[in-house]
Amino acid sequence: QGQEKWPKGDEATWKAGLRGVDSDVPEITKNIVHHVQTTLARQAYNIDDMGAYQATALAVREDLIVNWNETQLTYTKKSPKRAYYLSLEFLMGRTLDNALLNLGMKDKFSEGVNKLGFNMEDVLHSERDAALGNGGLGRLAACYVDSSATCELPVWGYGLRYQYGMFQQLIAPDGSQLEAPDPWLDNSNPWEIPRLDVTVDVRFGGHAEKLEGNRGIWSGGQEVLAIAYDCPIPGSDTKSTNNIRFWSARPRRGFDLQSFNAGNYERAVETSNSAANITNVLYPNDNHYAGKTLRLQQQYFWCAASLSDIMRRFKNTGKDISEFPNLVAIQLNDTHPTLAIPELMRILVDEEDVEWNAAWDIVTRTFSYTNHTVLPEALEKWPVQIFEQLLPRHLQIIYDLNWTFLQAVAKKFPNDVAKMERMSLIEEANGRQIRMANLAVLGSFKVNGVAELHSELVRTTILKDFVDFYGISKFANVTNGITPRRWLDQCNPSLSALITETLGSRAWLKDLYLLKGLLKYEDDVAFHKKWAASKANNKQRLAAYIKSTLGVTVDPRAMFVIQVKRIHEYKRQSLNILGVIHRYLTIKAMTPEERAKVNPRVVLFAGKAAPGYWMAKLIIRLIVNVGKVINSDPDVKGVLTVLFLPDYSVSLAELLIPASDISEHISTAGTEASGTSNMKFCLNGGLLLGTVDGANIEIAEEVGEDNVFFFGHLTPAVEELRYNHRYNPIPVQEKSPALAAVLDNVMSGCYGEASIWEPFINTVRQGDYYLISDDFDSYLNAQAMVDEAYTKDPKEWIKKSINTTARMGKFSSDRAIMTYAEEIWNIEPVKI
Ligand code: GL4
Repeated sequence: QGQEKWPKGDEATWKAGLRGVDSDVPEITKNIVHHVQTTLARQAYNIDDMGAYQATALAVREDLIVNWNETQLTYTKKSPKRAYYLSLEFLMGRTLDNALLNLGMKDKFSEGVNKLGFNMEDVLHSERDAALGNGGLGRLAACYVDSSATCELPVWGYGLRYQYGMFQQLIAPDGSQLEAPDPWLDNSNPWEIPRLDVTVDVRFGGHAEKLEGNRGIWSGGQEVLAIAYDCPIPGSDTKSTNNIRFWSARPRRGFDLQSFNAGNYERAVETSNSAANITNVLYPNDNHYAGKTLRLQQQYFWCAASLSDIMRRFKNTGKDISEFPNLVAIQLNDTHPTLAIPELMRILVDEEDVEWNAAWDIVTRTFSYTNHTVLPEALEKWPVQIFEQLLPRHLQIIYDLNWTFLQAVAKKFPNDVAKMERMSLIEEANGRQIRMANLAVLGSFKVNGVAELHSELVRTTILKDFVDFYGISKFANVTNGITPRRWLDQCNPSLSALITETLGSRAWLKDLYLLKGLLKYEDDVAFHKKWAASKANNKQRLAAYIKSTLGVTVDPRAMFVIQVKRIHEYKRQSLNILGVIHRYLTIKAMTPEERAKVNPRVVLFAGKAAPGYWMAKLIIRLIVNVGKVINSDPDVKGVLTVLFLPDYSVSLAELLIPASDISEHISTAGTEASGTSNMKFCLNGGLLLGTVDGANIEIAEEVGEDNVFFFGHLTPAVEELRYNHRYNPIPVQEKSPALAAVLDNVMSGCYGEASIWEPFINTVRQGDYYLISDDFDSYLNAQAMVDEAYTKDPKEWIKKSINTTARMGKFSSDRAIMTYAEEIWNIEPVKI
């Protein structure tokens, strides 16, 4: 290697940027150099990509803060009704690229960065993901804050500033998932503004006394300090810049004075540790409730800090407390923030002296609740015992609410004891537990699901009793959406440029229905060529990543089939890998001439399993081991490649999604509430292979059923099929000989000892709760249709791809957030 040249880039530009030097170097470059010199205290002579990233981020941050200030000042002056999005998860990913694009400054900054000797791509890739979320629910929150700012809506997010985000996934040599911590704040985070002066005291434990009129006094226990960290969220092509306020826990005092005086230094330090622990780590479960005490502490800490902050801001308007719901809407992102309901009651009744019924009226005109899953294992229920210890006053409030509520239920449905039991806020069976979903419904004026089918299931299954009680109008649907800024413009520059060139402007990024304009070119040969070139380019980009990370060569001319999402039995990565094995066995049984006619496929998996989810981890291990066998078998070389890409993240998604020909969304019907990556793949011109579930259904409605590949049983059939598996089981051999052969193949030991896979194979052979055996043949059939469509008529395939992208307008998160604004929150855009 030759000697590195210092400084990188143009020496004169560096010098002209230094403090005290008068020059006509562009402001941007000067600003970057300024941060290198003063904030980072480094020099042109020792700055690497990471340093260049930090200096660039600090320069961009200044623009964000100027807009942030102007936005917040405008809100304060105009005091419009505001909405607050309470979410325990914000899966942000990287910020720099997104901020540059939203500010419309990417070209200028790229130029400046180049002048200084760096490549913008490398600089952007130096940023570490902010992974404060598990999957779809957390990423949805991130898309929604982007859209709120873009639509100029006065919306703030509230979350927790976890020291450790989503764990890093490693794959061991035997194929098992290993987890490493994600200390994402180690390198300092240029996107946060510490507000060391914005703090809230949050109490835990102690005792609660009841006074007359349902009032109470809560005292004693331990106080923990919540400190605010603000994260500016720029809108696209607007000054409007919103905020997510993340709370961080600190001990109330550096140490517990009493223990200190008693000479017990260790206990004193312990107290401070336990306080700071609250915001230590994101719980890595998706669609699963774990019931850990620390998690309940997180939830209360966050709700109490956020409500206190919201109340303070409301009081600054000088309005009477009865006006609260006219100025404040609070959206509960799943049941995680349900404690905000009894907490607002406590503030109003105990601290603001509002009469109980008047307080309840305020509360129930403030909150609305989004349900994100109907899976029973995800429903939050907190043991009364734990609750009583941490939140004695809130338990009293919940009991008082429940008392009144059950009387009303009894009045409406006399003698229906079973109904009362189901609707009660307290579950009496298996130790007494508080049902957070029931409490969320009780305290909200609107409850919504996240796709049409899901909202219908919410109304007819888990919340049916509540629909009977309140009437249907309290229960709504808001189909999820995704931000086209990150999920097309940012992640797929070649397609974005082609669309802009074709439509003549970038307006489609803020009005996604404009994509319909592409339909004019659905048969245009020249356009087809450019469309295909963009896809090929994205596949090459992904192939290069695979080569550099896994050392595996994949042929970008093969069809890329992608399934990336959390690993969960209901999402059925198992069905996919069993289908892959079937394909492998089929190809192996062919003559070389027959093999030459097979449509070559690269099948890609990625996703994390919750560390405690043993079966999901076993499925990862199976995928990895099947991949090893297939990828080293000369019989299928160039025809079938199977890879598990470790450590799925927002940034990896940005690389994978634009490169798909087909993506799989194959949950058992009725289990996937919506799905949002299905929308991302389709927006990027990848076709969808899926079940009739979640938002797949609405995607098919928009893009046309002949442009998606549907298979499998429908939701109404599921219950009976499950019943039959239990009580009238049919052997797999009879139901699907193809599947039986695959299961036998797995148990033959060719992917590792049979005993390793047996527990998984048994879930399919017996019980088969997720209906693998019922849907297997139909799945293979759909795969055959995919092969036929892809190989038979490439022009037709491109036309399908164009049609898919062109008809995805509905799935912009701008549409979704405007629906929340207009139909639920009753807020309006504010021009900055
Ligand atoms: C989820 C759903 O599983 C997913 O289908 C949906 O798209 C997402 C956002 O609404 O919410 N619910 C939970 S829990 N985790 C999710 O990702």
